[in-house]
Amino acid sequence: MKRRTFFSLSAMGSASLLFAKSKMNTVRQYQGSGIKVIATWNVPNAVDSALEQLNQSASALDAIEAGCRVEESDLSNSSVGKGGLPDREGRVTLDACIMDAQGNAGSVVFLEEIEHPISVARKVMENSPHVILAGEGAQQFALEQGFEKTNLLTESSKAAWEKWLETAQYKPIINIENHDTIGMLAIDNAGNISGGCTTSGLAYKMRGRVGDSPIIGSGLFIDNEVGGATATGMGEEILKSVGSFLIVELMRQGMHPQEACEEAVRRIAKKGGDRVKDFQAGFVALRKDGETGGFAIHPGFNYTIGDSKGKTLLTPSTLF
Ligand code: SD4
Repeated sequence: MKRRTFFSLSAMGSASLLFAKSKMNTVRQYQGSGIKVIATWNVPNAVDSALEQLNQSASALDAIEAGCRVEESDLSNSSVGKGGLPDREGRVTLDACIMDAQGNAGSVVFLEEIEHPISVARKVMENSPHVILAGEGAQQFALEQGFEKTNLLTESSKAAWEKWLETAQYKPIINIENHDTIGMLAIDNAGNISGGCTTSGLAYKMRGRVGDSPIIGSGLFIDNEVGGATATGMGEEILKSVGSFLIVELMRQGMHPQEACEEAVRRIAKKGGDRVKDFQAGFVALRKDGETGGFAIHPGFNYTIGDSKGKTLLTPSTLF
């Protein structure tokens, strides 16, 4: 605020001045909490991998990358990386993004034949002048950065796609065929927070479809002054409310992470109108002081928390 504006405000009397001051102080200062990880869904191995990094004093960013890579390589996870269910043309296309404590961001969308989109997103952030790379260009960049092409379509996801082709009806089922996108947030020993989100998106989507997960502000948002949030569920609905950014801003204004997740879910549900019975949206949030929250529209959502004492799987209450 300019000095002159400040003096004219003081002339307005103490009540106005108090108001002006409180407006200036909306960013609260949170004390650090020690290491902490929170991730969407039941992902103990991913959280272990992130904790292992944090216990060795690695940065939150390294922990996030390591944790997300575990799910990307897990063939039993049909919503992330290798083994992810394909689009309706039988091609696996991946979306991921990452954000560090300085507010830097990198993202890849519609990436094919590369096993670790979270690591490519990090390279976009660190080694390119851009934030998002898409499709062929993202793949070309990945190859230039030393990543190798690999077939992401496993026998079982190919078989599931062929079965789907018998009816070819596109109707994502809540928490069933699209339940394992990993969004992860972490605080390191230095008290800094980073986050990542990686997915193969909705099964049998149209070719070229991109969801919320790689979109900064929707699938993930980090502000090292406040905390972070990340999403899972129906990307089309989460995108329209920029859900993760909303949660971080609500925390900035003083809401607890739990309240902030609930408010974001309520807004998405309200906008969804009648459609809400057919889609899931869930969030987790982590504040700088280690406080956490998680909430979803429908039952079935859970999330994993890890810290120096161990891991816990939490099943939050839901809107319906
Ligand atoms: C998407 N949000 O592509 C992702 C899907 C998801 O658990 O979260 N699945 O819309």
